[in-house]
Amino acid sequence: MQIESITLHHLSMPLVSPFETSFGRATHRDCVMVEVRAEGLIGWGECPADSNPGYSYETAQTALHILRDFLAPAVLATEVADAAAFQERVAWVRGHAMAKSGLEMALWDLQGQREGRSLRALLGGESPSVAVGVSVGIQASPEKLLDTVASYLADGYRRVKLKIKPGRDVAEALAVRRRYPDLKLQVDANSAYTLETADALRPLDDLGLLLIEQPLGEDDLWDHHRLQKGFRTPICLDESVISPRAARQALEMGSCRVINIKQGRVGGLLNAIEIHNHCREQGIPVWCGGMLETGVGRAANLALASLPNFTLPGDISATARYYERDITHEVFTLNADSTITVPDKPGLGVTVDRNALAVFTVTKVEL
Ligand code: OSB
Ligand code: MG
Repeated sequence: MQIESITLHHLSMPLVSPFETSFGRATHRDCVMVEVRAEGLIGWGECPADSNPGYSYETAQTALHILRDFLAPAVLATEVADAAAFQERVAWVRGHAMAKSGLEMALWDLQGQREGRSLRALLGGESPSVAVGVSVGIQASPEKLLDTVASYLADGYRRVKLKIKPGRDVAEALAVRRRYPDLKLQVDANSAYTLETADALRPLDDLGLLLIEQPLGEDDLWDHHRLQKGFRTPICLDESVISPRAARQALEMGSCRVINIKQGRVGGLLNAIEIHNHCREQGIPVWCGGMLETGVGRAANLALASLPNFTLPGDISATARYYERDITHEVFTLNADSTITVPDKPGLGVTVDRNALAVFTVTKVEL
């Protein structure tokens, strides 16, 4: 594909309700939309870097810088065969996985449109719909949490993830477990504990949780190994798995028994598939994480999650769980069996609503 132009759109979108995690409370969610024009087609990608470096060192601002000054110049006015060719060309750029993933996604979208094939087909996905759950932020009290969980269950979600942090963990999980003995339940600490303070999580080991996500630091594979030795519940890594190599080493070290795959965090769909395939060979289940994506990133997550080793429900909820107004014309809804249907039109299979895009745009950079 001959790349003609690239436009970066830094967006800030209001969430339907504030989302609180161990690293902060958000009322808005930022991202950088990457629009690539080639051969009369327009491809879209979503870089999920947020306004602050709470989840990752990347922010929308660092991603704008890396995309504008290094990644876009590597492909503009040149011929790029596919996502793999792009990754080879920018392999020298250290880190900045989310920035890379945004541009890579747009190239996949272009390739799919050009070949008349859906992203699911391009990636080798199988299922036409994928099992999903909902990620519930830290609430004001355990009572409020029970109300919030009840309303998501009424919406039809059959798997619930609770965000936890020190002091807001055991009582919360226990309250939900008592009320819903059979619910598929898991927790996510977003790196808020140390090996020492994680001792407080011991009672969670008796609650029949699907997994405990990222209790310790992102650079702490070894202590996750030590923690996992003392827990029957599978530890799942999110922040720590920044590449296929990190995934392999985490499994070799016994740092986890499950991996959360986010294409943004690992630098794009190619790396996500490599991690998926390695875990499949090792008998390690994976699931698709989320970063409050717009309809563009959600479409990519659904295509990815249709690969066969995504055997646990993903953090891919319906549009209405995140946004009153999204930037795609397509709205994703929850099916009665707590699944979401994977788009089957060429490429990502979604179209961008330019009016909505303009409403949420903070900065636009045309290259
Ligand atoms: O740790 O999984 C996480 C959202 C933003 C950043 C990190 C995380 C999350 C979520 C939400 O848990 C998942 C979703 O998109 O529904
Ligand atoms: Mg997580």
